[in-house]
Amino acid sequence: MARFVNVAAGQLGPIARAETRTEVVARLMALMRQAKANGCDLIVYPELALTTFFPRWYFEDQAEIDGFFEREMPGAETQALFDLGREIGIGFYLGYAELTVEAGVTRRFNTSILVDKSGTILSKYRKVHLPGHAEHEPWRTFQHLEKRYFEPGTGFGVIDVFGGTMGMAICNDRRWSETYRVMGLQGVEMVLIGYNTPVHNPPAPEHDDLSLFHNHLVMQAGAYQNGTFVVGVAKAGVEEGVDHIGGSCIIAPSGEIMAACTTKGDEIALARCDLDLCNSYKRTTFNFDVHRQPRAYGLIVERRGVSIMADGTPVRSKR
Ligand code: ING
Repeated sequence: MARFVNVAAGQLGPIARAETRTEVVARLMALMRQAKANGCDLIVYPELALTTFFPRWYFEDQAEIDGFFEREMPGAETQALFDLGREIGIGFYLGYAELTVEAGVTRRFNTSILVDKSGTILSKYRKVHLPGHAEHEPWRTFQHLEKRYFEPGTGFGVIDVFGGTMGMAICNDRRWSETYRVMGLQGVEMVLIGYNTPVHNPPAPEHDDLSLFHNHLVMQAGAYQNGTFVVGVAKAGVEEGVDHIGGSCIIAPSGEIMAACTTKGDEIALARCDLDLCNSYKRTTFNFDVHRQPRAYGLIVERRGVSIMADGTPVRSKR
């Protein structure tokens, strides 16, 4: 018996700093209508899909930074997206900058939500792996200040919706195998991932030509090694002078790319995903219960990293 989820990768082209939430939401709604017209149950939008990727700049003024954050979701400008989803019957994953006051403390996260066909937020995820740096580094052609502007999230969950077990991650999370395995150990069948990835990585320019390859490599590996679909969706193109990769795609549990965007603008890619195909891997090659050896994996949780001393000897941190 097949369990189909028809999914759209809702790729966005650049969002200008001056673009209003209302203008961006109109773009999201246009993609949503296209996805529904093509029979989709779900559309996946990028990371930080409501604004330009502001961590590329160093700001002193917290009020200026907070202008990029949402204090409520849905809010005045985003309600229309929720209303459209409910009206036409399609769910969505949306990435945005979340500002929340908890016990009198203001907290800021790089967040995604999963909204069902009734416009209800079923799950919220806060980005665990924040890349980049926390202080202004003027040597860089552009900054990557996620460690300054956001707090890290604490875990990867799954939610049963759209007839299967869905999970969420955000951008840099997709580069870490732990992201997929933690959800794989919860039976995930489709991992939804929005991203904003500059072509150029200032600390490692030698990687630039490989940025699209690395993008697909990590998501295809994550899919295959955990018997899950993966949907990766870009904010693409030259945004405020910084070129971002496209490469939005929908990947099967086999690791094969089923569908992909071919532009760097607003574009949907579509796939008819039979979630039962996950079992071909979860019940054989990646039957975790039968094959995994957790007693051999202790270092993965006990140790953060391996630092090398000046004389070249590794120091094994205990943190
Ligand atoms: N962006 C990038 C990403 O992980 C990056 C940061 C780029 C890290 C290239 C390493 C190499 O795709 C976000 N937003 O995480």
